[in-house]
Formats: sequence, structure tokens, C-alpha cells
Amino acid sequence: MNIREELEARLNVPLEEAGNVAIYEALLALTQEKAAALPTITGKKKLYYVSAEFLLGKLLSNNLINLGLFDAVRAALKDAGKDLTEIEELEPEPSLGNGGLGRLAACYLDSAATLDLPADGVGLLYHFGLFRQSFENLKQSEYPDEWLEEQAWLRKTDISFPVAFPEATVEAVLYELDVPGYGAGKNKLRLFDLKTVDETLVNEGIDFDKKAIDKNLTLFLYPDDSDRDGRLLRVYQQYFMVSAAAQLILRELEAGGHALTDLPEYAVIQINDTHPSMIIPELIRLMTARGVAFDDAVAAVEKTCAYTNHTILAEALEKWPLDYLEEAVPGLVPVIQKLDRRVRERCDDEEVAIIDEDELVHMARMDIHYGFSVNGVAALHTEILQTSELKVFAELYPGKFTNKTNGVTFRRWLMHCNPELSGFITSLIGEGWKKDADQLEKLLAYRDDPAVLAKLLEIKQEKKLQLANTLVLWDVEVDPDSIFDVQIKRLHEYKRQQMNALYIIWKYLEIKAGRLPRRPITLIFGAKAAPAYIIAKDIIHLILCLSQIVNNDPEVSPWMKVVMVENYNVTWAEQLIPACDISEQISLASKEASGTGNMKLMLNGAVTLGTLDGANVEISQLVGEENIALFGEKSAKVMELYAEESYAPKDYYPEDPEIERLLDFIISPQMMRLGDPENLGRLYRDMTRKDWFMALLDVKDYIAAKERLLAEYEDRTAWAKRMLVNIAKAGFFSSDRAVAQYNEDIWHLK
Ligand code: 26Q
Repeated sequence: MNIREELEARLNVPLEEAGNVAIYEALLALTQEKAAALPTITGKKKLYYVSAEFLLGKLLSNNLINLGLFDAVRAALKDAGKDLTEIEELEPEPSLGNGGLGRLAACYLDSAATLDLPADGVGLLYHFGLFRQSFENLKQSEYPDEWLEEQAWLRKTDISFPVAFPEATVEAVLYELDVPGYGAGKNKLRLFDLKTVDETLVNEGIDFDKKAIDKNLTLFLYPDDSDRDGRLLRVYQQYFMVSAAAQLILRELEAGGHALTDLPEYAVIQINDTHPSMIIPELIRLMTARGVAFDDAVAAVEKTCAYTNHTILAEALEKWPLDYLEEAVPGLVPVIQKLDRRVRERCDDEEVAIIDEDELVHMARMDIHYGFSVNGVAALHTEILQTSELKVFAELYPGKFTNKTNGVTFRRWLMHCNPELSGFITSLIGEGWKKDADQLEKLLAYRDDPAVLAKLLEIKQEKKLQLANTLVLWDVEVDPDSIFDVQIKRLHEYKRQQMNALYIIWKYLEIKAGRLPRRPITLIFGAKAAPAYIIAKDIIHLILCLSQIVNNDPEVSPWMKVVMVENYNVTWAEQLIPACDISEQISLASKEASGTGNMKLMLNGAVTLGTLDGANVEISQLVGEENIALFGEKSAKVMELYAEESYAPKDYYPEDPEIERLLDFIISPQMMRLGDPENLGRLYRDMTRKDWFMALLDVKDYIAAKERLLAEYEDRTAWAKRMLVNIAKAGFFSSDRAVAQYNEDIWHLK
């Protein structure tokens, strides 16, 4: 049976006569059946990638690609006058992640299956996900993201595990979804749900009873933790995840007929940041409860667990007060205390203690002592961990630390989101790059080929037009001939969206003063702010206010538009990334562990405007300084400024009149009339008095670099060459490479 026949057998009508909803359901069923029929990837040892987040994105097209059915399905639908893109819109995007760490987990699942490595993801099934963002009165509001559908990808299993808390023992029910590799077998993503979860617990917006842990553990990802109950809930949630995960892992070990102490021979556990760190004491607890001696349990667990660090921001390194653990997970406390004592016996340095003098439990420290591997996620990041943030640990355990520069799956981030570019690349260099991304370098042979360069520009134009057409549906009009400058990532002060906002103010004033740009520019943002992160929400308010002022000013709007897309998610990213000309990667040097959006954007032919931070450093080395626009202070200097505590915004404001003008605009009468004086005033005070992430340090250099880049855009041939080099050199950032390195150095699966 061909695809059309298979679909029609399900639809019971000719494809032409079927509605999109029916076709979507038929495609879903067909894809699930094909995925289920794939052989499960097996091997002696299996990876369990334990993560609080899996930011999957929509699955239909991605699974069709990996199953090798995408082109046939699209053609069959087209034949019948149907459009796969429209059908895809019916699929809700799973809301199981928040940002880079979660999307990385999804990319790695795709690559592990593609590389035929036995690797399952393990996490939680959040009913309302992170939250759905909506803009009201130029501010972010949060609502439950109701993404779960009756008969979608998830399969309920009959496996469940009890998880004991002091107030009640709850049940963790296992759901699974298939993860087909590209032209390969399949692995699984295994998500636990709270059997007694109660969606009706949610009141206004995303508010709910934080104490009702028998009902709330799988409602939201990262519930508000600005009060004690919220923080305690995080502990409950994390323990629920890792206890179920640990029981699953041991169950599979025993099902294979193996002794508990042989765990490291059959399993490796990758701990994705510290959210799953309690799996270490939980495994030890479970093993000892089943008769294994404590030392033997520790020996087995420390050969099984590996830890990935994704951040050097001190505030994101989890430390739990011991009394929280005593309240929520008392069974783990004696284990953690014993682990701490063993560390203290070996090393009397207070800096490496798991439980510090203030009775705070340092989760990362536990991972480093009791894991066999610690990795950072980009060369610079790992270097900073080893020489600064985690220096004592690197000296204590030389050899434990390695770098694993992040990667992204080219199946989703090129083949799926940019079939035009993907098809063109294939027409030039063949299909080989799809499984061996380094082959993209073959494109370099075309760097002086005018027809190829022209075609690259034409494809970019096509993707910009497609995005412009989508934005129209949201009542935003942008000029596809303008330069698309894109900053898409979680809202955080260190990522410095506020510095981009200062550029907007600068450019607005330039245009008002009659200094017009050569070509209009469209500044596009996508970002969610953590609901309790006040300054982040103020920055969103600032950008939304600026978009009103700029877009509604008849002198300015022909030359500049500012757009912030609502509810930025993977689906948005898939439309924004192929349409981007300039990729904004402007974090304060030393603060962005890696970034992965930077990789996706270069792969789609954007030129990076960035600081030498995270993976930008490696991008710059690969493409050469002529194919990236760098600016700003370097990480060594920034770290020195922090160490000396010598940075002060007062050196720039009101000191420097050019900078003063930009900041004063935030609280100008024009802005205060439009926006909320409380938010704008607070942000102005923060930026002029604290500026913890040094936006004022780099802002002038940033504006100058951006202006240079905009001017360079006018030499279209030279720009197309830069695009080509960026695409050609992106192969290194394939998650296939990253996962292969994890396997080679850490997992040793095959
Ligand atoms: C910690 C404590 C309390 C509440 C929340 C958290 C928390 C939640 C999420 C801490 C960190 C995260 C997520 C971090 C994250 O996504 N990091 C990003 O990981 C990417 C993949 O490695 C990198 O590319 C990014 O540079 C990094 O910011």
C-alpha cells in the first residue's frame, strides 16, 4: 500500500474529501504505528538521560522525517490539494520544557536513536507545562498550557511505582512515547505522572495550592518558588521524578537477571543539571533497602552517574536547606549525611563539602563527588568551570572533567524547518550531510559561485516572506525586504535583551533626528520570563512599550519595526530561525554556558552578532572573524571586574551623555504615559544603579558593531558568502557529533 492508500484506509473517504482534522488523526495513527513497528534499540548497557525538561516540539513532521515518510506524505497530500503545514498546525506542542537545557535533551534523544545507541529519556509529564504566555496591557500574563490531547503520542503503561513522602505515599504512573531515529530503530521517552494529579487544583492563571502534593506534583514545570512552600514543592517534585526513575532503572536491571551491584555494567545515568541529582542518594537508599551494603551501593552508583553542568550563575546552582530535605524527603537525609561525611574524611576543605556550615546541601557538589564524569557544554564554559567556578573539584578529580560542546539535531533545525535550504544543499552536495554533518563543508567549494550565492539569498527571502505572512495573522506587519534581526531565548538579565532595547532607543532617536538607515530593519524578540522574575518581566514590558512607540510613529515605522512574538516556543523558533539575517548572541561574556540557538541560526545562514561567550567562541573559530560580528569585553576581563567588584554603572550613567540619553528615554513622559511607571521606573533604577550584567559596559561597542553589520548587509554578494561559510561550518554543531562524543568518553554504550 502506498501512503495515500494507507491514509484512505483509515479515513474511509478519498483524501480529497477528508477534512484536516481527520487527516491529522489518520497521520498520527499511521506515524505511531510505523514508529511502534521499529525495532527497539538494544545493547548490553543503556543510557538513562534523566531531565526535568524535554522540550520536544511538535512530533508529527519530525517523526515522519525520521521514518523516511515525510516527502511521500507531503506529496500525497499535495496531490489531493492538502497542505501538510496546515495539518501540522492542529498538533499542540508538548509543553515539557523551558529553554536550552530541555531542547538539548530532545536533540540528544533524536541523535542517540539515530546513532543506534540504547538511550531512554526519563522525566515528568507536566499537565500544564511551563506556562502559556500572553501579553496584556504590554505585560506578560501566564496561563496553564493545556497541551495534552486524548490520543496523541503518549502511551500509558501498566507500570507504576510508589513514592513515599512523610504525609502520603503517592503513585508514579509511567507513560511512554517512541523516539524513532533517522533511518534507525527507536528508543523511548519515559514520563511519570502523578496518579492522583488534580487539574482542578489550578485557580486563577497558574496559581494553585502548593501544599497539596498528592495532587499537584505533575501540574507545572518550575512552579513559582519565591516562597518556602514553592521551594519545598520543587524538592517534592524532584524527588518524585528521581525516585520513580531509580525504581525503573533497578527494575530493568533485575529483569535482566543482574545483581544490583552490577548496575554500572548495564546502565549509565546522565544527570541533566542538578534537578535530578537526588537520584544518587535515592539509588543508594533503594539498594541498601534491598540488602546491599552501603559501601557497595556507593561504589556501584558512583560508577553509574554522570553530571552535566549547564550554568555558572551562582543563583542557578541548587542548594537546598537541610531542613527542607528533612521535611520533604527524610529518607534521603541520612544517606546524604553519610555521603558528606565520607567526603569530609577524604578532604577537609569546607568548599567541597556537600552539606555546608549553614546546613545547605549543594547538589552539584554531590554530583561531582559521586559521579564519574562532569562535563561543561562549550569549550569556554568547561574552561571556566575547571579554572574558576569548580577549580578545587577539578584539582581533586583531575580526569573527571571533560568538555562536550552542545549540538542540535539538523533533522529538525534544517531539514524540517527549512526544506528549501535543505533541498538546495542536497542538490549541491548530495544526501550525505544528513547523516554526516561534516559534509556540509563541501559547500565551501561554491563560495565564489554567483548562482549559488544568489540562490541562498533567494531562499532567505522566501523564508522571510513566509514569516511575514505568519506575523500578519498576529496583526503585525513587517517588511520582508528589511533586515531581520532576531533575539530568541529565555528572558534573563545576563542574556541582555535590555541592551538590545537600548539599541532600539538609539536607533529610534537617530531616525527621529533624520538620520535614516540605508534599509529598514525589523527587530524580532521571542522570550518568556519566569513568572516570579520581576526584572525580566520589566524588560518584556520595556520591549513591548518600545514596539508600540516605534511601530506607531509614522516617521519611524517605515524604517524600523519591533516585534515580540507571543508565547515563544519551539514552533515559533522553527519559523523565526530560517528567516533570520542577524542572530543576536549578546550575553555578558562568561555567563552563557553555551547557547544552542546560536548554532541553529548559523546553520540557517544567519550571521552572528555576538560576544565571545559560550559556543560563540567556537563559532568564531570555525567561521573566522570575517564571518561573525564580535564586540564587547572578553570573559577574562569580565571575571576580573566581578572579582575586583570594580564595575559600577555610575561610570557610564550619567557620566556618558550618549548613554544617559538612552536610559532617560525609559522614563521619558512618552514612555511613562504609555507604559506602567512602576515597571519602567524599577527597570531604569536597576539599569542605572545595579546593572549586574554590565549592559552599559558593552552598549556603545554593541551599537557600533550592529551598525557596521547593517551597513555590510548592503554588499549582498559578500553577505551571501558569509551565509554560505556559516552553513558550511555548522557541521560541528550537529548533536550527532555531540552524542558520539558523550558515548566515546562517558557512556561507552557500543
Ligand atoms: C534552578 C533553581 C531554582 C529554579 C530553577 C532553576 C533552574 C531551572 C532551569 C536552573 C536552570 C534551568 C535551565 C538552564 C538552562 O536551560 N541552561 C542552558 O542550557 C543550555 C544547554 O546546555 C545552554 O546552551 C545555555 O547556555 C544554558 O543557559
